[in-house]
Amino acid sequence: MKKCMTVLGFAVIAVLLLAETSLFAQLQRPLLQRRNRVRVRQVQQNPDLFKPELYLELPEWCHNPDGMTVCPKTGTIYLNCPNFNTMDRKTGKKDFPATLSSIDKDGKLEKLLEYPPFEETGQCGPMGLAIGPDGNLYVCDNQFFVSADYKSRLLCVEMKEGKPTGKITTVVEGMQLPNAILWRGDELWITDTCAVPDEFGAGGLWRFKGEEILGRTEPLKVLPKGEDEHLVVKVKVKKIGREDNSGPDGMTVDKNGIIYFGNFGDGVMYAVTTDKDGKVKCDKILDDGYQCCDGIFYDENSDLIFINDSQRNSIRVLTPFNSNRVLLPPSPNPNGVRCWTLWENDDNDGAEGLLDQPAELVVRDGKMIISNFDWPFPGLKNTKYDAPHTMSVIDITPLQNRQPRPRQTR
Ligand SMILES: [Ca+2]
Ligand SMILES: [Ca+2]
Ligand SMILES: [Ca+2]
Repeated sequence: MKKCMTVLGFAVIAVLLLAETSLFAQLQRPLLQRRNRVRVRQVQQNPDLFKPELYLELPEWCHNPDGMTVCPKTGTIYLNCPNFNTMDRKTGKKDFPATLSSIDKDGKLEKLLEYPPFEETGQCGPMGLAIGPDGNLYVCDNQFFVSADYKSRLLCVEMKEGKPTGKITTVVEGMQLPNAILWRGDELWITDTCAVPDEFGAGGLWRFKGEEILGRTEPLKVLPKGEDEHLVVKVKVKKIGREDNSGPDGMTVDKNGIIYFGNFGDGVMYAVTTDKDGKVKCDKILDDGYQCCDGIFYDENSDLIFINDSQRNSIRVLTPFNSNRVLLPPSPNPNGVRCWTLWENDDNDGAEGLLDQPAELVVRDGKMIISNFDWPFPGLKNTKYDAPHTMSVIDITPLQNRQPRPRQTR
């Protein structure tokens, strides 16, 4: 009898523990999961919920839109157009020089400047750009497509009251394919798609201290071939699918200061963190078979990262690293992230607003604004460069968290 009571006691404790665990799990299951279920149901009921629409038809002098950044004060978008489509790869000569433009809140496009060609290569290839702590624009000038000899630069475009003054300074020299750029506090980070020579493909991340960059009048010359200490992350690229050896491309930073980047050639995503001494740790967080990552963007309102999959004419959604969120449909990943496709379309010219090799995006007022690069590489869905030259928009307000309600005072 006594033995029977003991067994019963254990059983009761086990049931209580189980119940508690289940209750705990339920409490832990965030409101977001239920909200995401609603989102999934919304998409099931309306497959066109996140269908892109035409945002802008661009003039020919802006036929190759790429990097964007949003001014947090005014909401103005700054847009770089390297205009590679009409470039002679030997001389760097282009029918249309590279431009910097602004897009105001009403969607009005204005050309702010034409970038002067770099005298050593005959062209300027502005891609990623970011507003620095000094209010100036820092621009990746990608020279790789005319010279694979570490000619690429970081430029500083001096700004005053939202417009360039006309002064452009070279701040860093000696990169290979600088692509995306961001400031995290007083640190400047840049992805370099081909920084390191390798049998197939390898690139990395540059990190500079603000004091090395801000106010600089003479360029900082970095060592080539991955030998410079500012190249703090190095990753390889897998030879798969379309056999593109391009490494780190898009990059963004979340509200916790975690930096994310992804490879153009194999689509693998990484998260970068630094400890209190500044030591860098790079974790591979996603390698799910999709094979392309161009520009990426973290939207704080939805607490989600959006990926331009140039290969598939697609936008993918990634949850932040170490997040407890559970997104549906579930695609369990040991690194605690989930990734799913927001939209994908076939090859087209972009006239209706469908994606035509999406390269970069920003989110402004609940609207995802996407630049369609439309400069095809082998293996992409986009087969040809074609007019019209377009930017697309997707309303992502269904994904964004409700703003916290102000507490009522009694
Ligand atoms: Ca890019
Ligand atoms: Ca097009
Ligand atoms: Ca096209």
